[in-house]
Amino acid sequence: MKRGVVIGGIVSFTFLCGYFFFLAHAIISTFLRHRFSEQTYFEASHRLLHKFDSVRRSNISVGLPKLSTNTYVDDNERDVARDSLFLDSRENATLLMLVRNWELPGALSSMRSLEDRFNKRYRYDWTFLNDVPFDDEFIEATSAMASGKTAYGLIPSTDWDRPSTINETEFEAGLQLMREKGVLYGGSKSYRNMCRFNSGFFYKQQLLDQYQYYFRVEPDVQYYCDFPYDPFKVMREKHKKYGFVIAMYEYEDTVTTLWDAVEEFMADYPEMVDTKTNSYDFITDDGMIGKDMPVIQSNSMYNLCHFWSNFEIGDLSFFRSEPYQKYFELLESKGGFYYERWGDAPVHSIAVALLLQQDEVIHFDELGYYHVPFGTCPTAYNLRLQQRCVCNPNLDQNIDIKPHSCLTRWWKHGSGKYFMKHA
Ligand SMILES: Nc1nc2c(ncn2[C@@H]2O[C@H](COP(=O)(O)OP(=O)(O)OP(=O)(O)O)[C@@H](O)[C@H]2O)c(=O)[nH]1
Ligand SMILES: [Mg+2]
Repeated sequence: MKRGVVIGGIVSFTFLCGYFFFLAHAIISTFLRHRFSEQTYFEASHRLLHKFDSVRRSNISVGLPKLSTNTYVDDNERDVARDSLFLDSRENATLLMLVRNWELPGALSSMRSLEDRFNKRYRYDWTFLNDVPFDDEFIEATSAMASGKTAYGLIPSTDWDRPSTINETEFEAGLQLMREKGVLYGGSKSYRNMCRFNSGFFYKQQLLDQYQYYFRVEPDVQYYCDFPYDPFKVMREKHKKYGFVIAMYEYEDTVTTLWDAVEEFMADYPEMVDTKTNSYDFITDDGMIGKDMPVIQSNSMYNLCHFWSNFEIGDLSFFRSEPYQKYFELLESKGGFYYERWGDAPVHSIAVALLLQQDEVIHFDELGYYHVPFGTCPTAYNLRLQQRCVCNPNLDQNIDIKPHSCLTRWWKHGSGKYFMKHA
């Protein structure tokens, strides 16, 4: 009996030892495996970290902490010399937003994005325009968000409201027709005021008199990447008068007779339109580009290509020039801003294409941008890393790779990709 108990004890003891050994082995090997994979991840991330040393932002300790950024760099680390270098080298320019009081959240979101990606280092002034007075909340919040000075303008009624020369019956009939056709903003009166204002009056506002360049910003847009340069400086140094990021086709129903007016302008002022140096072909060529036929068929010579004007950087002296004034006056005399729904995008784009030389127009292809429903994102992987982009150029919303983009037509007929001209 005693012997049996002893043997039983030995067996249980052995079993217990085995069990503990198994448990310890499992714990230790799991722990080691974890440490091993941790080590592997660590090494991999360390390798990756340094793989991009050459493109990583070298000025990480230089950022200027301000109200409008979430930088973790603390004040002691400021590189004062570098900051003042940016400030001292600023151009005569302003960021410009036409906006309504109720759009404040969207305005702040766009400002935040542009401040973080560009303006925090330069502190360019912001100019806000409105057809009614800005309220205190709007002024307070946007001033707090801006790194530069802010100014708020009230647009005179003569620059905004429908002129008395517009025939009300014809106007209402045009609205009704577009409503029935389901044209975007086709039934909106205020949208027409906005398009006419942006075509012929924004540059006449007193607050802009002091500036040479403007950068148009809209509520609820996003800038995907750090700006690798000051676009205003690029404009001045390279003698550019108009800069864009997205080009696409316009809805023909909104500009049915716009080209007739443009032809009249060209006939009246042939000396202002130099087809040898301008981008006439960009707005008239409707042939194939590579394998693609144009997705939009137009009933006039105008192929409906335009620069998407919700992003634009321009030289105000171009809009203030006599040729642009004559062009706008002729368009205005036709009433198409109201009887149809001429957009400021095709109006600006046709003027840019006809009145400027190709080399005075720049496509900022390093600047990632989004305005619902389309965006553009730098194609080069290295650029996206270097500029800390948050976009994917292969996604559907990237218009540049869609058939309804006019970018390849710009490459072919505008400035930039000269190799396409022989294609
Ligand atoms: N003050 C003022 N600003 C306006 C008015 N209508 C439009 N805007 C501004 O003009 C710009 C263009 O208007 P949007 O409504 O964005 O027009 P859109 O870009 O063609 O169309 P969305 O797809 O709606 O963005 C924006 O900056 C608007 O805030 C208006 O009646 N008053
Ligand atoms: Mg918009």
